[in-house]
Amino acid sequence: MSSYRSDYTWQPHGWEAEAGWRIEDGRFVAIAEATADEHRIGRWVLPGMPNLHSHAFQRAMAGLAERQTHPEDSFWTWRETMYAFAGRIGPDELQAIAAQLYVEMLEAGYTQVCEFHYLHHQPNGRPYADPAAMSLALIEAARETGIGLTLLPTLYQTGGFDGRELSERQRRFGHTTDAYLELLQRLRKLEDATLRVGIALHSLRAVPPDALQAVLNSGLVENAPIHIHIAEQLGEVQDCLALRNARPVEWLLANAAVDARWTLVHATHLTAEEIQGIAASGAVAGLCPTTEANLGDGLFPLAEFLAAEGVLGIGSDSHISVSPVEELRWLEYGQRLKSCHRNIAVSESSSSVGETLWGDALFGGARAAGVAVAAIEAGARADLIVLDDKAPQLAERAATHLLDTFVFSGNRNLVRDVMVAGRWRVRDGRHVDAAGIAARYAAALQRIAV
Ligand code: NGQ
Ligand code: ZN
Repeated sequence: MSSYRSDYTWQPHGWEAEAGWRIEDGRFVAIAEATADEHRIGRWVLPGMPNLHSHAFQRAMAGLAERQTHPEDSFWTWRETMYAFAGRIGPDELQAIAAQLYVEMLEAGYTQVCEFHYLHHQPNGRPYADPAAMSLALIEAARETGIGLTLLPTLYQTGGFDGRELSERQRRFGHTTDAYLELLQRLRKLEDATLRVGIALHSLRAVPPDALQAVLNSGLVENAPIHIHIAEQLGEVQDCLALRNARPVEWLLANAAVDARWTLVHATHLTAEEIQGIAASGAVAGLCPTTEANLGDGLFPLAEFLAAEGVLGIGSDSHISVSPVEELRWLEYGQRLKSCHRNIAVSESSSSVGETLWGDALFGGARAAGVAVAAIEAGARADLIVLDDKAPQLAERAATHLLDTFVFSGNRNLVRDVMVAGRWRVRDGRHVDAAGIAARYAAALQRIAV
């Protein structure tokens, strides 16, 4: 049993002064006023942030899709570059890339990651000798770095709303429904305190209605997180309207019992009714502001969604940035640029944008991950981050402006120490195994160099 205290601890309602807590078997067992015999770990302590959307392999192509290939470059031309890159990655490369990514996530203050995993088979489309090889590579990467993982094996069957076959480059993503459920059952057996297995349906483009119903009725999703990419691009909304006579979110709400188990990733293009529908369902809007900006997706209607009391969380998705601070900053900045106003994301309980966004993303992120994390309270997994109170940016900052300063005041990483499940994984800003993992990453990139 270990006992700790800090000067200030972030609780859902705000900062609590002089809190102390005890940790046993990787969980918080008691939270109370601090006493002198507890070990002081810092001035500002926050719950770790869940990252609700990741395609780990894409970390290694960050920066390789920023040259114009066509005057009308778009999400769809980026996707071709991404497919070509994905074709070079096998289990060893995936583990090396994911481990490096998870080190970067932990150093940035993410303590749980939802891996939306669809790179299942060999590049020629045939399963690996062990059909779970790529899933196991991600699980291994999470274990060696210590980050909590919600693995979301992803169902991917068709190349579009018209039900067309997968293209050559997409073949390695595909499963029959039975093979998919088999993979799921096998991975479920590996669940523990830092591994949760949920499900993902890649998108309405990639999962036909009958397969969607078969998975939802399989008995394997009763309490599990369910993630889906939805309404990210206008082209997708138009195709859905043309073939199903409904918009993607409208169709999903009418055809599936969407509730708090669900995370709708991107959900960028929404009508007023769809905004209300998602908010009322309790589903999490999975927002990935830096990737959505990078891919030219459009802007999520944040003010309207918050007014409807919708639940949101953040993800780093393609990993052109790995920083909860930058995701939250751009979530707010997109709205400011569009509305020509300031301080959009506030709530009844706080007029601070930093507090509102950090608090909302903790709550929604934990819901999306399907794990008791992101809160310093008895029963929750003992994940936390300690900020660097010696950093000049935080000099003379009182609690009132602390989270606004953390989110908006610059690019120096203010995360000093990070604990997951009671174990320190980052000390003085560096992951404890950063050097070895970076060397293995560099070697893997050399093997797949273009
Ligand atoms: C993905 N990524 O699955 O990696 C997708 C692109 C698609 C984002 N949507 C591929 N950001 O949606 O078809
Ligand atoms: Zn995605």
